[in-house]
Amino acid sequence: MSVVVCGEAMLLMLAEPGVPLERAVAFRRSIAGAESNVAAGLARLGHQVRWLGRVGADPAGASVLAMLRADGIDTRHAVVDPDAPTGLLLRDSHPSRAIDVQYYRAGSAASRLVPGELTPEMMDGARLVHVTGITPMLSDSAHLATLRLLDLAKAAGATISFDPNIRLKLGPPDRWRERVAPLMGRADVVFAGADELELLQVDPAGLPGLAVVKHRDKSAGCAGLRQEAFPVPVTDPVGAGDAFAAGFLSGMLRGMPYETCLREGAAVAALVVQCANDTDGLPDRVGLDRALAAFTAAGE
Ligand code: KDG
Repeated sequence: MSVVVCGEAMLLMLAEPGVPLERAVAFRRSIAGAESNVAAGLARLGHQVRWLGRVGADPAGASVLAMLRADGIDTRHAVVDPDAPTGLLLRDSHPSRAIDVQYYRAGSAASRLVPGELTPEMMDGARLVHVTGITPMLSDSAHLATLRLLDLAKAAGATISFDPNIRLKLGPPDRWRERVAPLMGRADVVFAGADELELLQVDPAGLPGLAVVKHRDKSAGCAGLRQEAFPVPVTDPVGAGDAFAAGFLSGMLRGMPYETCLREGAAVAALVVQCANDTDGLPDRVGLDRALAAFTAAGE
C-alpha cells in the first residue's frame, strides 16, 4: 500500500446544481470528506491507497464504503460502529455564490476514533500518509488519534502530508490554532491556503517541511515556484484543494520535480471544479495527461 489516509468520510447529499439548499427538491447521493477525496484522487491516478476511518452500521456507512471501494481504495481496516451514525453532509453547489454546507456529524461514528484503534500494521508499505486538520477537530479522542497516527507514520518512515482544511463550523479560530497549528510542524509537506496560514498564525517559511501555499488569486507555489490556476469554467469549487493535493502528491510519489507536481495539482483541480460534486472530475492517468496536453497546447 503506498498511501494511507485517515479521516471522516460522510454521505453527501448534493442539491441539484444552482438551486439553494432550502429550495432544492432533487439531491444526488455521493461522498464527502477531505481525506477520502485525496484518496480517490490518488487511487484514480493509479496509486494504491488505504482509507482508515469509521462509519456507522447504517445504509449511509455501507454506501460510503461502497463508493470508496468502487475507486479501488482498501477499506479493510475501516471500523463499522453499531452505536453511532455515519456523518452526513448536505450542500448545494454554485459557481460563484457562497455554498451552503450543513453538517450532521456531531457524535458521528468517525468522531469516536480513538488512538488504540490505530495500529502499526495499518502503515504496512506506506510511503505517504495524508492527514488533515479536520480529524483533530472532530473530538478529543480523534485529536489524540491524530497524534498517534503521526507517530505511526513517522515510525513507518512514511512521508507525512498535512492540510489544515480549516472549517470554522468545527470550532473557533483559537481552537484551530491550539490543535492544528502544532501538527503542521510534524509534516514533511503542508498544503495550506494563505488565509489559513494567517488564521493559524503560521509562517510557512518557519515550517520544517515543504510548504505548498495556495494563494488568494488561485495560484499555488512552493520552493520559489509558482503555478497559476488553469482558466476553466467553474461549476462547483468544493474539493479543489483536495484535488490539488492529490495531483501534487501523485507527482511526488512518482519522483517528479516540484514544478511538475504543481502543474499536475493545478490540472487535477481544474478538472474537478468543472463538475458538481467533490470527486466526479477526478481524472485517471490518461485523463490527466490529456488535460495537461490541452493546457500546454493552449499556452497555459
Ligand atoms: O474538502 C472538501 C470538503 O469540504 C468536503 O468533502 C467535506 O471534508 C469535508 C468537510 O469536513 O467539510
